[in-house]
Amino acid sequence: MRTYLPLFLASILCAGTLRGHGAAPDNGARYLAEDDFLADPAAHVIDGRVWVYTSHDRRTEVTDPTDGAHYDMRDYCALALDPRGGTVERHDAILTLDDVPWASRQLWACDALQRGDSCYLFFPARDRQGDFRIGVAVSARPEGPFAAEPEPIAGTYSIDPAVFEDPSGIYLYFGGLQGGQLQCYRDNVRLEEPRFPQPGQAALPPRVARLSDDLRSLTEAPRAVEILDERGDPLRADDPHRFFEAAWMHVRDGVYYFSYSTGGSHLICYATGDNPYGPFTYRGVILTPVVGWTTHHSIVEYGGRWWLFHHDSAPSGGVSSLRSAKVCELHYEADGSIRTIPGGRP
Ligand code: FUB
Repeated sequence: MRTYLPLFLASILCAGTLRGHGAAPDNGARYLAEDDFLADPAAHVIDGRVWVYTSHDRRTEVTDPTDGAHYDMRDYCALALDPRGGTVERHDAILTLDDVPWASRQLWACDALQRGDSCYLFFPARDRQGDFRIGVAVSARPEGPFAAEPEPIAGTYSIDPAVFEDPSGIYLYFGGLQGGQLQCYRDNVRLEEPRFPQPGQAALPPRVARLSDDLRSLTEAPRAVEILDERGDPLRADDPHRFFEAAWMHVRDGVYYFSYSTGGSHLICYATGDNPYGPFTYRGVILTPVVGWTTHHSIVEYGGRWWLFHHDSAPSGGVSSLRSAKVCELHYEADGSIRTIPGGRP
């Protein structure tokens, strides 16, 4: 376990200027680790503290970006912190590639949930055939270490699991295009060849399925998460606001907010609905482009305020596969819409 009080103090003192080791224009955000590269932060309140689960970027011999191979991560980290300030308590290697019997490479964005006396970490990785699947690992403590189940969750595919609980159940969202392989599936069946929709056709939707009580299996076949425009039509494949990856769900005042990354247009967008399955109606942009190719986020309420955890590549000087997690406050307008946050890309 490591703590990062100097990081928080430095970033508070630097408010309004460039921050971190690189030159990120300011959006009021604070970086969470000063001497390392942590990405894809997934934040939850567990036992009264904010716990953030991150993937762990590293310099690697893999430089070919085909299918995202250069995102070549081998372990996860957990951070405990107060988003308003103070120390960051860090726990390393809470789950490593070597701990996962079915996985061959690429521990991409994870998420976690506490239930009863256990904490569950949901994570994607490529299996021995090179297909992304989603696994679950269990620990008695939020900081791990986590023990992986011997096989991935049956019926899962693609990447970016996000787990969400409400009184009706616990739901697993997932999916990601291109390197995330969502284009390789239709109706939960693997295609012979990947197939992207044509411009003008409906975009490929993310997926959601309810989890079993023990959180180790799905209770149903994954369903499409529909994201509709104001006319009730699905967002199209050539719409810069369509889903790409990084699903997240949160609820505020009975409204279900489904948010996600748009990939090549580099936005975090959101859509709202009245239940976990949707459909969701597109509402707007949460975060404009950050430095770096990927953008990935989570949203959590803590201390009576709302927080956006995200990442950028400013501290690495713009290296897309070396990202740094950060947090800033998120604000709602009176009508429940989310105020857009500048991501800081010059
Ligand atoms: O970190 C690897 C991948 O990059 C994640 O799974 C995506 O969401 C993107 O952030």
